[in-house]
Amino acid sequence: MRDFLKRLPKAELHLHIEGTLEPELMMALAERNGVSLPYASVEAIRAAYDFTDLQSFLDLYFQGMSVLRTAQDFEDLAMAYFRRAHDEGVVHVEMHVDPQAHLARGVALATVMEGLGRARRRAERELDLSTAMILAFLRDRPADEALRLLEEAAPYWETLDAVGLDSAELGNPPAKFAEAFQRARALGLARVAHAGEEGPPDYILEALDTLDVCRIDHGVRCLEDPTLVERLREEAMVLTVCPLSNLRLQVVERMEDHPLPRLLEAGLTLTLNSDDPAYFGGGVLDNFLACRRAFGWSREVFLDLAGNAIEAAFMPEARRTELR
Ligand code: ES4
Ligand code: ZN
Repeated sequence: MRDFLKRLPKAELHLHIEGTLEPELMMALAERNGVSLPYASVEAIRAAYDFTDLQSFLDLYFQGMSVLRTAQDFEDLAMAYFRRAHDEGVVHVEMHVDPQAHLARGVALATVMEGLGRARRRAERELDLSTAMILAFLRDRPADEALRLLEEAAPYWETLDAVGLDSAELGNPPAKFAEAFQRARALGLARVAHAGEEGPPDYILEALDTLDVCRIDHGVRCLEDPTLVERLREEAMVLTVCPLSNLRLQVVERMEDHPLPRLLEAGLTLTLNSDDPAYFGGGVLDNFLACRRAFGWSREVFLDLAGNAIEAAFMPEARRTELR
C-alpha cells in the first residue's frame, strides 16, 4: 500500500510555504543571517512543537520564519520542499505565502516573490513539478492592509493563481475581507479561504456567500450544520483537508476520531493535504498513510481523493490532461 500511495500522482492544494521550514534549515539560515533563535539545537526546536491549538502553533510559525531574510533564503526554502514533495510522488504544489508576516519584519515583497519565483521555475525544469501560488491575507490583520497588499503585488499578479485567507480564525470572520476578495476576483484570481478549522460552520457559509470562494481550506466543522453539508455537496465544493494538522492542533483528539470518513460518507469533494509539513509531522504521503492506518481505506478511495486534487487544482488544462 505504501508503494501504491507513493506512486499515486498527488497534487497538494493546501500548503503554507513558510510551514515547510524544517528545523535543520531554520538553524542553518539563522546562522547564515545572524538571526538569534531561542533554541540551542534542532532537537530543541522539534521538542517545542507541542501545540494545544491553532494560536500556539502560529506563535512558533511566525517566530520560525524570522530566519528568512533574502531572496536566496526563500528560494532555498521552497526548493528544499519541492524536492521532498517530488520524492513522495507529488506532481503539483499550490503554496500559500504570507507576505504580511514578512513585510512586518522589514522583508520586502520583491524579496519574497523573486525567491519563490526562482524556485518555481527550477521545480518545473528540474523536477517536472508544476506549482501555483496563493497570496494569503492574514485575517487577524486589518482588511485595508489586505487590500493594500493586493495592490502592492501588481508586479506579480501574473504569477498569482489565487488569494487565500489564513492565520487566527476565531474572532476573524471571512466577511471582513469581502472587498479584497472582490478585487481579486476582478483581477481574474481564484479565491480560497480557511474556514471551519477552529471556527464555526457559519464561517464556511460566510466564505461562500461573501468571498465567492472556489475551495474551502479545512472545512471539517461543516458537519455541525446539515444544511451547509447539503449545500457543499450540491455545489461539489472542494474541501482541502489536512488530517495531521488537525491532529497536531488538537482539532481532533485521535486520528480515529477525525471527521474524514463522515465527510466522505456525506458525499463531499475532499482532498488530502499537509498544511505545514515541517510542524505537523509530515508531507502529503504521510497524510495519506495516516488515513490508511486510521480508516483502512481501499486503493479506490485514495485514487478518488488524489483525482479530486488534480481536478480542483489551479493548473492549465494541458497539464491536467497530462496528469489524469
Ligand atoms: C495555518 Cl494550520 C493553519 N491555519 C491557519 N493559518 C495558517 N497559517 C499557516 N498554517
Ligand atoms: Zn492552512
